[in-house]
Parts: sequence; structure tokens; C-alpha cells
Amino acid sequence: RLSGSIKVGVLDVPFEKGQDKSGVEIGPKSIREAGLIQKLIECCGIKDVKDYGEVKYLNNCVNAQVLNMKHYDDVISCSRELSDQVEKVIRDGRICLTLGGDHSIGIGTIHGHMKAKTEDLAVLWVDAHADLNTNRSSQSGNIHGMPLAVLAKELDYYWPPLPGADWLKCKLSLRNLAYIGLRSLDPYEHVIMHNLGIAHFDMFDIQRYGIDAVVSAALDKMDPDHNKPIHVSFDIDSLDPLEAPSTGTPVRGGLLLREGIHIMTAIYKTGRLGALDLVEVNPKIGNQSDVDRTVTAAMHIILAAFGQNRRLVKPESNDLIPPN
Ligand code: B3U
Ligand code: MN
Ligand code: MN
Repeated sequence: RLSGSIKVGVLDVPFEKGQDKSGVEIGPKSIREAGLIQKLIECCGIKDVKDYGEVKYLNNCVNAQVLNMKHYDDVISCSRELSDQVEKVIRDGRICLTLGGDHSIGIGTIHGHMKAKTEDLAVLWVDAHADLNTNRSSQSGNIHGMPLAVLAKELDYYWPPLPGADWLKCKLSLRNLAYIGLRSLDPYEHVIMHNLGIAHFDMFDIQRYGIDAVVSAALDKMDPDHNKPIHVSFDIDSLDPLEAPSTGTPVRGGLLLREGIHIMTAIYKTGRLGALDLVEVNPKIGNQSDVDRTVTAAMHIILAAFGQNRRLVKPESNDLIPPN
């Protein structure tokens, strides 16, 4: 199996300040306690999984506020540290698996990936939301709704000066971005999506064309030559709340787990996955059964990305078990 030669690095980011609800900071712990590292080894056949532990940051790289960006200083400080950590994991020759935390951590993971490899990354953003607000368009002031706007080359001009963010040098071209699973956008996000022609596949596309055709089209759009390293940022709220209820901003009518798994299997098969973020699992939302369901869904998504087989396999022997 291909995955035998893959090396993985796991990074926890117990960060919750990109949104308002407590609990998303224990997402990483809940996924690990469900046996993540063991399962990567046993279910995916990966021989080399290195645990990089938790990203810790000091809130000391900024002492300024930015209008309508809640906890700006924490987000920037954490992103800076995370960017360096992700860069290090990838420079160690590993695929970086980052467990969030809320989706503001996408700033640091994508930036670190770009630093380690190239600015010319392909980014697949699997989410119910577009996370494309600027501080002026956001109706919540929550930075987990802004990471792609922070990273986008084409949106530089729409931001005021961002203090303490001079390290944020790499910028993502929106031509290299594709979305799957969208169903809840703010008005201004619709405008950007349309005006900049960002590739997106919403729930209608998935229903109409099927998930297999949608992932192929997304891969074509974000990387027409099929040679860029791929970054997947998977927000668990892309899945339907029946599949993943324990998350801060659930939106009904979402992806089936089966479809999420299929996306990740297709990504695995490209052989170009460089980093995966799994974010917005909030174990303080819902009852125990909701939490278990959400965490197992996250686990399936991760394992599929690292090559867990879903096909029936031929048995080694054709012998039937003899009757008693
Ligand atoms: N677009 C809204 C809601 C939202 C974004 N991301 C999540 N929710 N998870 C906002 O706050 O920017
Ligand atoms: Mn998100
Ligand atoms: Mn979301």
C-alpha cells in the first residue's frame, strides 16, 4: 500500500478565540482520545507518525486592536507561532495534520505550508461557510469567518493596515482555491465569490453531479496541471448536523459523512496532500452521543485522507470455514 511510505506529523491547536463559543479548544484532545495516532498506524498502514504536541503561543506580538476583529492580538500571535510549527513539520518531510481549534487557525497552517513549499499551493476549503469576510464585511467580528480574506492576494487592498502581521508575507492566489460544501454565505462573500470568480461547489452541485464529479472538478479548477501541493482545510460543519452535531455554527442540508470520506479519498489518491486541517469540533455542544458521532466523523475524514481503504478486499485464501 502507498501509505506505508507516508510520514505524518500531528499538531494540536487548542485555540478558540476566533469565535464566541467555549469548547472548540478541546477538539484536538477529543480526537486524540478516540485513538487517532494508533488508528493512523493500524487503519492506514502508516509507519511513521510523529507527535509534535500542542502549539503554545505568547500573546506578545501585537498590542493593538483592529476594528471589528475580536481577539485580534491572540489570533495574530497564535497564527505566527502556528505558521512556524507547520513549516517545521513539512520541512521534516511530513504531511502536517493540524487539529483545531476554530477555523481562524487556517491563517497559520496555510501560511506555514506556503513557507515550507511554495506560494503556489492549491487549497481545498471544505466548509458550510466561505470564511471570506474582511473586518468591514463581517457581521460577527469573529475571525474564524475571515481566514481566507486575510490570506488572499487579491483582497490585500480591502484591509486596513494589520499591526503585528508583517510576518504574514506569503499570499494565496484565489485562483488556487476551491470550495466544497458551501451553503451559508454573508452578502459580501457572495459578491467576492462572484466578482473574483472563485471556484466553488455548493450543495446543489453535489446533489446534481455527485461528489465524485465535484471533487474532480474542484481539483481541476484549483490546479489545472495537477502538480501543486494540496492543502485541505476541513471544517467539520461542512458535514450535515445529523453527521456532526457538535460544532459551533451548524447548518442543515450538508454533506453526508460518506461524501466527506469520498472527497478525502480522492485527495489521498492524488499523492499531493501536503497538509490537512480538521477544525471546529466542539465537544461542549450536544450530549455524549452527539460528541461521539462528531468525533468519529472527524476520525473517518482524517483516516480517508491518509489512505484508509474503503473497498472490499479479496481474502487471502479461498477456503470457506468448514461447517460444524
Ligand atoms: N459568516 C459568518 C458565520 C461563520 C463563518 N464561519 C463560521 N460561521 N463557522 C461569520 O461570522 O463570518
Ligand atoms: Mn470554516
Ligand atoms: Mn464553517
